[in-house]
Amino acid sequence: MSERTLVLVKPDGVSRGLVGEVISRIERKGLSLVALELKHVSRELAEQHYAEHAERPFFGSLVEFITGGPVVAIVVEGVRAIAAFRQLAGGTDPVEKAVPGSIRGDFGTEVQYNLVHGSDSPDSAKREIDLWFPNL
Ligand code: RTP
Ligand code: MG
Repeated sequence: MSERTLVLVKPDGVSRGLVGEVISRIERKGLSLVALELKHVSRELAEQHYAEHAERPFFGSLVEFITGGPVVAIVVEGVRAIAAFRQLAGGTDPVEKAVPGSIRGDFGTEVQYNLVHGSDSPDSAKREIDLWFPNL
């Protein structure tokens, strides 16, 4: 069954020139791009996007990081797109969890600077797509 997910290439991924690499992996997996935008992220948007982490000790630095440079936001569509992109991304910690062959496993070293975001459930995907692409 086809579904949609929100992917972000985070500021570290954009500044390292990995946008094309991420898009290429999405396309080669067989998923489609529905919407794509280079965005400068406001503090409000960052805080809403990561609201579930508001009480975590890293929340402040996470918001600083996400607002620190442009991100590329992408709505991705396809069969099992939510889980499929999470698999492409790899685990949150690029060294301890993400395996080689995943985006984080191939290109990341630090847990905060882990290059990409992908929605983690159908409810998160709907909430995040509405937040980032209110006109879609
Ligand atoms: P994301 O939401 O960005 O797709 O990442 P995720 O599901 O794999 O990980 P999550 O637990 O939702 O954490 C969100 C983001 O917060 C940063 N983080 N920093 N300093 C730390 O210990 C720490 N832990 C998480 C990462 O950028 C992570 O992707
Ligand atoms: Mg998450």
